[in-house]
Amino acid sequence: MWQKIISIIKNNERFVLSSHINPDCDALGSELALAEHLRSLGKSVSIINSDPVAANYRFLDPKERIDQFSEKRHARIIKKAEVIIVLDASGGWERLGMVGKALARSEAVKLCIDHHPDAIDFVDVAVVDTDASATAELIYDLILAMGGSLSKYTAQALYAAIVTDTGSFRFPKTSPRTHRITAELLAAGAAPMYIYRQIYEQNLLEAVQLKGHIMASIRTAGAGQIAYYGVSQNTLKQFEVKTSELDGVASLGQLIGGVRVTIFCMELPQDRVKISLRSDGTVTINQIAFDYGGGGHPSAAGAIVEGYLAAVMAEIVAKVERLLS
Ligand SMILES: [Mn+2]
Repeated sequence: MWQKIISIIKNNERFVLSSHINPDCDALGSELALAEHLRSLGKSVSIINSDPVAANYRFLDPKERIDQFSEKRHARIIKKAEVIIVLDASGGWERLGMVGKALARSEAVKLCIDHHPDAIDFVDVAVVDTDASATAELIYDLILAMGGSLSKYTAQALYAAIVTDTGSFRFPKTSPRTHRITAELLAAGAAPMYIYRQIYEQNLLEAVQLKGHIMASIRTAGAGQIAYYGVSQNTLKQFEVKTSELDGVASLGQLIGGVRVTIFCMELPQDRVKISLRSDGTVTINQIAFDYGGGGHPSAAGAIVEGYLAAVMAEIVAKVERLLS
């Protein structure tokens, strides 16, 4: 499956790698690992994303090789690029945000490597494998198919990508293959405890305390099958916590036995509410998100809804109750 991509890599020198907006750890780890491999072949490589690297993933990139897109800084690099490789995004250039517009206009050969199920035809050559638990599995495969080796740094980037995209090896795409790859990454020097701590255990005290406050407010409905809770702008201010530090709050309700669906509502400025829905996999909840113009997977979805916090929460709880009855 790599033949075309390998021959394009071998026959070109200047590469730009990019991924989706708000790049997650799979996006970043895949970029860093592929870039390192290309550099080992003597290629020149730039990694350009629309959004900055989230604080808890910065340890993967100590040399700060991932750039945030700026028209001024990157126009020339993009113009001179011979190959553009889009990672962990196959739904079109819009998924890439600002940099996507600049890359789409380029005359470079365009490649895509991804595992998402919503692939569209927007590049010259795409490898999309929806059985892969993470794009990083595919990058591992490509590096080995080219006879490359895994440095400790590359192994760490790929391991972090797989750990996060599989929800620590529990999501449905986690396969024997995933674990075989992970075994090789450990052998190449990836350190599970260190990586886990960097990603998940660097929260601010205030954020952990706010989580406690939110947990204390959880209510259930639908005979204990629905957990719901919200957070207001006032509470965020009181705890001095930014919304970006609320990672993981949306799934806290799933900790409760018997809960199939969790609803988390966060008040936004100007009478809007961000709703996040999670399910245990026995209920498909993304239709509710779609109804409000949002999106997501069957068991993890979200949308932004106009209205007041309490009213929106009641509305969503009623919808989920109907869904379960
Ligand atoms: Mn991914």
